Amino acid sequence: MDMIDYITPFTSTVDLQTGIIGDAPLIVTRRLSDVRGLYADAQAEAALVSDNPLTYEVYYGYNSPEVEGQLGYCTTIIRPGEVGDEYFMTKGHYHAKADRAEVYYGLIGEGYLLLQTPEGKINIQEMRAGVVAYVPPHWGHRTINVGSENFVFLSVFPADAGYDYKTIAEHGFASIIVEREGRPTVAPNPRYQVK
Ligand code: PAN
Ligand code: ZN
Repeated sequence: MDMIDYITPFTSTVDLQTGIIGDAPLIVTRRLSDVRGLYADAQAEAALVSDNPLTYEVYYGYNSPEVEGQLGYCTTIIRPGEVGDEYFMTKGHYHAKADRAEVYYGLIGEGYLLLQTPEGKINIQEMRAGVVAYVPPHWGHRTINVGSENFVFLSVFPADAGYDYKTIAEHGFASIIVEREGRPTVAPNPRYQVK
C-alpha cells in the first residue's frame, strides 16, 4: 500500500473585527492599477488611478497543495468606495476547473455576490455577516462592497479549483452594480461582450 503523506491538522484565527488572518502565509493586495479595465466607466477609472486606492485584499489561511481532495480558504476584505458610480469589487473569475464549487461566509459589512453562467445568465445574492452563499460549479463569481464600511467574507474552495480571470477580463459580467439615488442598483454592463 502507498504511504499517505499526512498533513498535520491545525487551526488558524480570523479576526472578526477586521477579517485579517494573523499568520496568513500569503496576502494579495489589489490596488486600482492592478485591476485596470475592470470598471465600466473608463474615464472615472483613469481619473482615480493617480490616487491608486487599495480596493481589496485577500488573506490566505493556508498554502494548500493544489491537488484534488485538498481545500483552500481565505478572507477577502473589500474597501468601501466607487469608481464613477460603480462600487469597489473583486476581479471575478470562473474556476479553471470549472466544475469546482465554493462556499462564502459573510463576516462584516454588506456586499453583493454577482454570479454568471458562461452563457451570460446572471444571479445576484445579497451578503452580510452570518450569510452563507453557495457558489455552484460553472458559475463565474465576483463580490461587490455596496456598504459604507469594509465588506469581509470567508471563502472555502477545492484547492485545485484554480482561477480563470481571462474570460472575465475579456468578456466581463453582463451586469454591474452601481449606486443610484443612494442605493445599490443592478444595471446592464455597457462593456459586456457576449461569448
Ligand atoms: C475567492 C476570491 C477572492 C478575490 O477567494 O479569489 O474573493 O476575488 P478574485 O480572485 O476574483 O480577485 C474565490 O472565489 N476563490 O475561488
Ligand atoms: Zn472562486
